[in-house]
Amino acid sequence: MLSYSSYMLTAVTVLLVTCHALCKCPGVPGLLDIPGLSGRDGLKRQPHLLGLPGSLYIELCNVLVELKHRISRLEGVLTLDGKIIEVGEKILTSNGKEVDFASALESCEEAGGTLATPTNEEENKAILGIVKRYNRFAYLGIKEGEISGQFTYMNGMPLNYTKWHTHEPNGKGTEKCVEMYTDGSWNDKKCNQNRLTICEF
Ligand code: MMA
Ligand code: CA
Repeated sequence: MLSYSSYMLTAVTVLLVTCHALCKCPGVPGLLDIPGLSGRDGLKRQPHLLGLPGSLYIELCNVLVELKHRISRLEGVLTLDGKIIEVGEKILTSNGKEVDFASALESCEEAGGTLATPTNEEENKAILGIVKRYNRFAYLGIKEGEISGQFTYMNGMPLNYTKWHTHEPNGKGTEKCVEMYTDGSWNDKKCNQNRLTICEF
């Protein structure tokens, strides 16, 4: 029969092997920090985390850690392949197609995203990277509202970042969409042109 100390050594060793996962679980800063680990029933005696028994919490947490790892590997593959660009929390991609504004927006939304919408210089540069790769102007997720000259995001909120080309916007209500030039600057433009589709997710 195993002594209590060798039982604990085995338990701790087994748990340390999975510590790469356990240590990332919120509320479980470190395996050895779990109060009660030294108790006879080990993790099963943990106070409930997220309202779950400790053992189930850890199992769920391990699944989440594995999923995150798998997703980040997929992101690495897609980035290496040049299929996506990640900027902050956004993922940008293009199908390489040049279509009018409504069709571009529709294909982004069908895929669960929306048209790429730069909200800061970093995002503008990331979108520009795709514009340059295809060497094609692209429609952005920006529209002119009812009031001429008032451009908004697709949800109607006012822009908090702009990169207008000099003398733009100049359409005075006749150019309700916005395209990105191959230098990253913006032009208000009619919505019926064929422009590169770039989506964000
Ligand atoms: C085109 C059209 C406009 C743009 C001007 C810039 C002639 O119109 O693309 O949207 O402002 O060019 O010269
Ligand atoms: Ca214009």
